[in-house]
Amino acid sequence: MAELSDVQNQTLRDEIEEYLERPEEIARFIELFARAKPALQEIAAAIVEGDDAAADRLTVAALEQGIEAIEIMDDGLIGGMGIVGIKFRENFVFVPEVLSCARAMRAGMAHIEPILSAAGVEKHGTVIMGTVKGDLHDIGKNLCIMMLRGSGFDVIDLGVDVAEDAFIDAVEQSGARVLGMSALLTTTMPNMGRTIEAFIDADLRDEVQIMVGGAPVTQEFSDDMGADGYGADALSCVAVAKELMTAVA
Ligand code: B12
Repeated sequence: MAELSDVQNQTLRDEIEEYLERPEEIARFIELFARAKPALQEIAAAIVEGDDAAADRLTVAALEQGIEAIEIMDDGLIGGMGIVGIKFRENFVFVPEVLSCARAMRAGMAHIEPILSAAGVEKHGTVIMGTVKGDLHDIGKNLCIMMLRGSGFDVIDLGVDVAEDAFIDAVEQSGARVLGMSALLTTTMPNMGRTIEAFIDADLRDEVQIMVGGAPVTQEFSDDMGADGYGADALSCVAVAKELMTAVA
């Protein structure tokens, strides 16, 4: 098991020491950053500091060093955002700081996205994605979209705060057979179930396979509300989308 001293980056060591309290989270981040390449630790530190210029510059530099785009995304950009998420939860930082960190993450992602998209080979079909009504969180959804596009899916992005009707209209207009909903708030999670109900009421439930995700969403919740698939992260989102695509083929 890695120790805090195995994390080379001073900023990340300080962040872990100062802000992380739960033993399992401390262990998870020490493990992640101790094995992450130093260049990616620097990117994670730039995200935590909300430094978009550094995130931009360091992401370009890491790509130039030949580090894989997906590794930069997972260990650097998402890794850094993970720390920010915990600090927000524990009230160490507030909305403005989180927005700066999200901006820094987007600055890095701007270089990663085209590479992941270009890497896609075989086409798998169209997926509609949106964050449910009342919910403005889109970082995770956008990551999923990036990974889906990178894996050969065409994606229709409905954005955030998407009402039941808008999901239904998108399915009717595009003919897409797979739909993904994201929710980050416990108060908006029920809107996933309401959207599924709306598809039943519109007699369209059999036309579309529905997957759900977002930090508070679980497999159990997904089963309870009658979704067809659940994914815990962007990689599983791709796996679930492929599975659901096969189901409608
Ligand atoms: C960034 C953030 C914000 C930003 C959002 C910026 C943006 N453009 O998205 C801002 C500052 C605007 C914000 C606002 C609010 N937020 Co906020 N936010 C967060 C934070 C820190 C990180 C979320 C995030 O981006 N995570 C990183 C991404 C990569 O992870 P992810 O979203 O989980 O996505 C991954 C998986 O879940 C999965 N996934 C996601 N979607 C989907 C979909 C499918 C189909 C599949 C298969 C998979 C999948 O794959 C993704 C990639 O791996 C979280 C804390 C946290 N740890 O989650 C709080 C958090 C979600 N927010 C919270 C709250 C309370 C709020 C506010 C109500 C705060 C306020 N008082 O105003 C508002 C609500 C605004 C609204 N109406 O939506 C709470 C929710 C608590 C709860 N129990 O509901 C959290 C948990 C923080 C906390 N502990 O208090 N927030």
